[in-house]
Amino acid sequence: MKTAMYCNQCEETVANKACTVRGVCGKDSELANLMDELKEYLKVLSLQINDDKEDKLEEKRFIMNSMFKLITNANFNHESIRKQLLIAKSYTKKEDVTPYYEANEDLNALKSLIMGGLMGISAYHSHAIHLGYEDNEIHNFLVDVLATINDVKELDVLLEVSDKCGYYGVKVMELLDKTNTTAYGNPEITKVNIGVGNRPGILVSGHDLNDIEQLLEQSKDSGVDIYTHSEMLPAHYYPKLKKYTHLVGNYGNAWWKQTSEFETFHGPIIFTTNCIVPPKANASYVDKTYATGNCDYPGFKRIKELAVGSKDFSEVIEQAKLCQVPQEIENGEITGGFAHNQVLALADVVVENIKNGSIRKFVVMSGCDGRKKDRGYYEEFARTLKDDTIILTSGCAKYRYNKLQLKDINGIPRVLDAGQCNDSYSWVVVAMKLKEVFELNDINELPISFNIAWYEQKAIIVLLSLLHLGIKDIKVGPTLPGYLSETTANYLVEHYGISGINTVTEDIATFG
Ligand code: SF4
Ligand code: SF3
Repeated sequence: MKTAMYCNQCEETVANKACTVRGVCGKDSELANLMDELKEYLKVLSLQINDDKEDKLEEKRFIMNSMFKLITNANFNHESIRKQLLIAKSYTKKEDVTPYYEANEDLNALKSLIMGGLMGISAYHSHAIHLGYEDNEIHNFLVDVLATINDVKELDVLLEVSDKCGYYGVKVMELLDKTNTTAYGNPEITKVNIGVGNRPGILVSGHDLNDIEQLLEQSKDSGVDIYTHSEMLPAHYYPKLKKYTHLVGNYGNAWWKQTSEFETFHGPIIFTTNCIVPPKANASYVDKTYATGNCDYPGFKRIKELAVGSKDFSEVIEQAKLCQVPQEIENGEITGGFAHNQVLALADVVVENIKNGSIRKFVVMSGCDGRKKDRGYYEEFARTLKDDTIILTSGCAKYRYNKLQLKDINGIPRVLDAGQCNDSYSWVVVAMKLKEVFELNDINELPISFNIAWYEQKAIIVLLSLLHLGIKDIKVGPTLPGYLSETTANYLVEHYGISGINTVTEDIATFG
């Protein structure tokens, strides 16, 4: 049966099957179909340049940025996607393409997983490029897979490609880690204020650290304060960003609470990437909301670009000066900044606490938060874990438990936040170090378990990266991706020990 749209790329998809009338995220069928068309053009263009792609940097950047625009909650602007389609048509000299649907459910499952992984890779690569680090091998991998994926009919081949996605996932997270730490220094333990100051503010959401740096520099003498929102919280952990005294705090929680929290913020809001939630019809903040980079929403203003990578935030700063001071919705502090360099600096203390039995276990709870009720599991799980267990987190999943005030273990906080979802890379570095210190043969022998929450495609590339590194028995929730077929789900269970979540009591019993 032909449906108005067909999208099942995120965790929120209707009945864990597909959005067929309108997306739960707010994407309408017209936009979903434009996005499907763009996806197809990217494959055609990739095929066209694949044999001779070495110096096709312009096309490769176009493909990467387009893939980023397709991520859940990044771009809701029909015009923005239409513009990409026009460019794709001019590159390919094709007036139309037929969106491709894979009829075989097992092939479709793996192709969907791979496409999700490629979107995640594209997002992270795009952030690294914004700070001047580009990897042609990552570009080439993207083009190579897009060029060939429709024609692959063997599950074995797709399993190899999804493993390669994991390889490039590690590579791109490593690149972004290098990019961010070279530009802004290594994250360090930082207490972040969650209350408000007494000056008007600008709230910055999304993942792009270069955007917030440019804003901080341009607003430093303006009398306006800068606040982070959701995935921008880790900006506070970087020495070269935290030196700005008008970077005063983090306002609100994970992305899905924005429609109420943006109302009380009063000042302008800037989206540097996902996750955007469509504002309610009576929202008061739309005319003060800006988007930049690959994210967009109809009615939001754009940040002016002066040259590639250089942005002009003067309009938003001037608008902020006229706004009321933010309304306090919380107060106190949260602590973060436990990326690999900081944790390894504390390695002796951590190892000592493992050896004397004070720390018995680590649970990596990285990934995404989401608005479904069953996400309450993660808060309860964090609360219920025994006192000798440390939670290692990254991504917006942390908002379910980073304000719980769990007791320290000999001065070590029980929730260690490394940063954004891409900073899951830090936990890989830390795990490798512990494996070396304890002279183990296999990373799975460490007292580390993985309970990953996913929502969108960046969590998928994190997951594929962990699988590529050989990490076993990962729990993925709150549900497994809806596009997985029985055969592919069974394969993941048998080969990697992946499982969905159960009740908190059952899972705590499994994790020990
Ligand atoms: Fe549905 Fe998610 Fe697709 Fe939005 S991105 S249409 S919520 S599956
Ligand atoms: Fe969150 Fe969107 Fe995924 Fe970077 S902001 S993790 S959901």
